[in-house]
Amino acid sequence: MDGDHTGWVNLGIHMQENAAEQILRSNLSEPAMRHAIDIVTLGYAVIPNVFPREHCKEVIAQFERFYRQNAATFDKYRSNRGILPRFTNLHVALPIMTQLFTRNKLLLEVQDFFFGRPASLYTSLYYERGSEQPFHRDTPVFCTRPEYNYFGNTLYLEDTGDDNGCLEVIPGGHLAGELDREAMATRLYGSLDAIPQLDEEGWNEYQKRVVDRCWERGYQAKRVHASAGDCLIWHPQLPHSGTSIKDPSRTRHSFVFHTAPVGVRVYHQHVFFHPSKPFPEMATWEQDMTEGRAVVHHPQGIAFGHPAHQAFPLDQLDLAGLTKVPTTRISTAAALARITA
Ligand SMILES: O=C(O)CCC(=O)C(=O)O
Repeated sequence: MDGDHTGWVNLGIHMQENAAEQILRSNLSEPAMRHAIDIVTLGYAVIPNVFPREHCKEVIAQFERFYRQNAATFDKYRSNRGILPRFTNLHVALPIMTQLFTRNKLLLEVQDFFFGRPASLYTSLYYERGSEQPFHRDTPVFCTRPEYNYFGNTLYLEDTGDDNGCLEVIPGGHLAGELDREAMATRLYGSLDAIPQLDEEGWNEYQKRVVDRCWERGYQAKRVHASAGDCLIWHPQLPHSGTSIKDPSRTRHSFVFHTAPVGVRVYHQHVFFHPSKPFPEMATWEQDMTEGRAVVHHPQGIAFGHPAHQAFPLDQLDLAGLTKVPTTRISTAAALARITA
């Protein structure tokens, strides 16, 4: 599966057959152990009350302040229903969001253990309302060598339910196995050397076949109603979706963030659909060291994701009045030396 894997970073414990045994033998704290077991057995875990409600309100207040100051830039991207596209890497502009990662103690304990090295913050998505996304696995766009060294996470800033759209998971769907991705890619693109980095057709076909397999095997979907301050972690292979929003006037502020072992390079579909081919395991990008954790530096600033796909460099935005958090920019090699020393 890992081609010429150099052993610089290992297959995560969450991907190993005896994961549960390793968790139970570990010296994780009791709550971290429970959440780790949920992740390997169900495919997800909810850590309750990671941040107090008051803190969630403060994060939303900073988002609203930022939005107001830049409304002339952003308003035109709202849909006819008033829905704002999701922001990509908003934590770069609002460091109070980065702290939802750096101060998330149990999450860090669990993920450092699974990765076998400190977790780092790779990218994020900020949702003002529910995402209404169909069921999918994230792995085609968060592909590492070795594979599956990645977690998806949400810190809910408001309560979520059927009215404002919540996350829906297929418990156990992470254990439904992997497809023959090279056969799929050869049929779709003619050659394994012609796989695009991102391609909707490949994405849709992969997701449909995974989800069909889950239904054929009798897995059942489950809605996760979370409260403000709860954190949800999902296994890299867990199929999940955002349910439809029944009441479009209701917001569902939530911060989704993507984690990987420090220094690990993350690829897209051209690597995911070609699992037999070795690719460099180590990142070449810089890291913004924040509160002892590596946070991948994104020089392009923030962006609107699907369907707008529009970047907004930070120097063109009004960031006045937002919490600042000290960071130091260093190379990935220096971050590794510092963190693993
Ligand atoms: O929170 C949601 O509605 C879904 C989030 C999601 O599926 C994702 O960001 O991959």
